[in-house]
Amino acid sequence: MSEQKKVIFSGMQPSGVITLGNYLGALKNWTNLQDEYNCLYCIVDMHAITVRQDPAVLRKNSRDLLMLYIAAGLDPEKNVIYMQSHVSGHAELAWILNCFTYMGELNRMTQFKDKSQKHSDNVNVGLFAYPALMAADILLYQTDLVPVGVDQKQHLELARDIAIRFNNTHGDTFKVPEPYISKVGAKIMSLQDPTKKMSKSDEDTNASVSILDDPDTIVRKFKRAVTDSDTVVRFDPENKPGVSNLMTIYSVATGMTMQQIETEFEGQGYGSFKLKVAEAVVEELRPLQDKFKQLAKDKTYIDTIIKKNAETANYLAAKTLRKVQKKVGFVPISR
Ligand code: ATP
Ligand code: LTN
Repeated sequence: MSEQKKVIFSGMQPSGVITLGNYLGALKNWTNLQDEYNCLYCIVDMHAITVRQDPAVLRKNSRDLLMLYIAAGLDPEKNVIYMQSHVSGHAELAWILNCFTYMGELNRMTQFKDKSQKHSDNVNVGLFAYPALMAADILLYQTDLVPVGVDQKQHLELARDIAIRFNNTHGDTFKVPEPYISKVGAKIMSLQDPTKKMSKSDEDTNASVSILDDPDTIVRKFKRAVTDSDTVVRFDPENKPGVSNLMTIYSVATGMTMQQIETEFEGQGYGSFKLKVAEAVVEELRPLQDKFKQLAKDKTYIDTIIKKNAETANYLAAKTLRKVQKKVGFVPISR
């Protein structure tokens, strides 16, 4: 890794096959950053178990997610792509940061409120402390920038507060990270309820497009997408959330501006518009899906990537972890 380049860190939970929202809001942007920055992209399996997971499914989802990172265009030679649980430094730093995080702060997190409502039978301590682990992920690598969707902004602000608090107590230790949120596509909404974000754990399969959905399924889901009783393709998130969401998807997939999209569909009904959006998504995902299928055949190659990148990440993580342990007063092992 080059010393001069800034550091980027981000992660996704292997809690299911990722959606078009995850892809357009985060993963697609990551691929544009790999030359300019030193990038680490994690599969946050430790975060995923804050909600009950079937072990065999989690194992499959984690490997699939790593392959999807590569299939989307992340070069495993240029980026450190790895499993969170392979670097024990994440858990070790998270414990220390737990001691610099207040209950009141965690209580205010909207993701915790949402998930504890959704999983009311399993409101565990891990779910509550989730943001301190996320702060550890980021701070462990002296990260400059964190590319995420809008929903993660609150967690990132907390990570910054924790870093500043630690630095104020123990002297300069952590780089204070900045969010990196794209202007278009940072919050893709559900196709069935455009006031809710598209989520991979939505029970309604029509609400989200999985990035591995086949073309027919994609077309069917877009045809069924909830719009409004109007017929005009106009960008107005407040009054026309469904249509505006489809426009956002089309814009990120084609690179067109909202103005250009409005002109293209002037005088046409929603039917042809929805079909065009679906086709653009199918084309956007086609190369990724092809590459994924290819990678899935080469288990040995994937195993090598997993091993090699885990070693790199462990090496990088150890530097900050030792520094932090020293600052808080843990006795070092003499060599
Ligand atoms: P879950 O439903 O299991 O909680 P999720 O779909 O919200 O998961 P995460 O793994 O938590 O996905 O998020 C991975 C990345 O995708 C994060 O950067 C997050 O901000 C981004 N992201 C998630 N949902 C969307 C969305 N609807 N639009 C844009 N970005 C999103
Ligand atoms: N909390 C994130 C996933 C995540 C993450 C991170 C993102 C865990 N650690 C560090 C960016 C940086 C989520 O739920 N999307």
